[in-house]
Amino acid sequence: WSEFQNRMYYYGTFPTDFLWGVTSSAYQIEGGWNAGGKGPSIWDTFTHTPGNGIPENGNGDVACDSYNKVDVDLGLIKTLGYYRFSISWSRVLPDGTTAHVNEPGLKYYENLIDKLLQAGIEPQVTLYHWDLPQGLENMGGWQNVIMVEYFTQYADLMFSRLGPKVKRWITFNEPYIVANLGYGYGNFAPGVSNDPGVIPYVVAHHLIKSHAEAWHLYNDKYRAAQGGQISITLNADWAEPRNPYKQEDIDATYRYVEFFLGWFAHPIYIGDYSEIMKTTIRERSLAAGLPKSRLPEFTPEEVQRINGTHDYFGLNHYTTKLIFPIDYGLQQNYDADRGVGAVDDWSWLDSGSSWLKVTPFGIRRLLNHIKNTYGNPQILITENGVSEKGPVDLNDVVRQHYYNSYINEVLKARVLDGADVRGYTAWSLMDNFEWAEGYSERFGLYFVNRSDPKLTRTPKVSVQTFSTIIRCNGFVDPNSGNECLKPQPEGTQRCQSNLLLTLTGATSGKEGPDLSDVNVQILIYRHK
Ligand code: PNW
Repeated sequence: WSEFQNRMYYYGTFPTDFLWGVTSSAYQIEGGWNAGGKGPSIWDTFTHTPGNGIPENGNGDVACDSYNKVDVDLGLIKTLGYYRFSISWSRVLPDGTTAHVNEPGLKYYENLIDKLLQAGIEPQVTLYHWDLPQGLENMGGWQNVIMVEYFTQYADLMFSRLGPKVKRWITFNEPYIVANLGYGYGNFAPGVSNDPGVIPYVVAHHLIKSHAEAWHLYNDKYRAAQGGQISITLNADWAEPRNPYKQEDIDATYRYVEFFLGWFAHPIYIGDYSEIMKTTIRERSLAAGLPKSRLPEFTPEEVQRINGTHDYFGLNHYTTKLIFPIDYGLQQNYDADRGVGAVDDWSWLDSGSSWLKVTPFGIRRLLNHIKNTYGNPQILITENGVSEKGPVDLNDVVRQHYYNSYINEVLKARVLDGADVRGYTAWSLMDNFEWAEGYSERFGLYFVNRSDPKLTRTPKVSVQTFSTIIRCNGFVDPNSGNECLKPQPEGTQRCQSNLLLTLTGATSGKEGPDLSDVNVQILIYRHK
């Protein structure tokens, strides 16, 4: 690095128990879409339906073939911290219900978890990353309140079978995307777009209730014995007023953030939908001659039951927008209710995705917003990353810059601002099926060669960038000559903190001196 580049960063480290990890999701990497007794999911149906506009008719039939490549993938994860992955609901419950448990499907996940643990990699499991069993969609999917029961039964099975080995659970990945893109715009499965003023709100309502029931189930039935953590992962862009001197733009920015992150965070971290959502949607509904608000209501009991169903704040974040107001007249849909337009600044660097501009300052502001709005919760960043499109270049300078600059802003939020960030997860382990964009946008730290039948994985240079940040546990001055800046010999990895937890447990028993406030810090490296 040049001296100029060195001075671009804030130097400092995260707390020693900070969690680092890398992530994927089932439909995007597994393949094996009908293997070993798996039932179809809404993404199988969606991608197999002609005319859905996915580049090159891409689908997840084979994806990265991770269903057959557990051992290969393990090798990739070793220097990248813990592993967040999701379970394909219809692989374990082919029609979505517990009427039939598909043991080979469960075996796949048991084997994956066992191998991760043997390799010293902590598993972090998402129960729902968008691939609803088609059998449940046939009953109306998330539009039908009965999903709350089916989801809870599925969660119960996962906690009982995998819970002894999994200490970190995520109920839903990005309910916003499910509600809006799946059941509003319809560009994601199941492709519902016939009533965008009503259905997304109903779907979100049921997702929130399902999350809360799964959290309570874990809390009441499993927490004491299994001692894990469970929460939800919400996604949000950061937003700034297009003109910071204009009150209209500031108000619009507030609506943007409250309708995005607040839609889900307010009921779970504060209680009930926010006033601005309730008032705006009610007034716009009545103005259009409807008898009542299109936003469903929680009963006071439901408000209570949902509020507080979190063990940390799971956050997916990618980019920032500049916001101004738009009056949609009497149109009845989410966008019209929110009433904003969004633009990018011309100076923001591009990525391979039109919606994603490189805006590192936004993550620090968003973390501060969460700290100040939702009671300073523990925050686990469960996704952050950037895409490329077009010609392949393993020297992925955009991603190297993205991780360095975004994680550096996370460090500032933690150290300088006191946001209680506990961990950071990079999206994504490898290039994979990027939903409606097929394989055209690549978020991976590893390049997956799709023209090679073996789907070979090759590290991009950003693997070094990210593993160096992990080894240094932050950013150390390049002139310091610190060991962590040097690449480690092949086959070396920093162990995860589960070992530390065990040590703490062993010293806090009934006999002997009370060592519970003794803080031991051990850095252990393991060799193959
Ligand atoms: C997240 N958008 O989704 C998901 O959790 C991942 O599965 C996905 O691959 C990743 O981000 C990258 O896109 C998003 O259009 C999908 O604004 C689309 C959008 C945002 C997030």
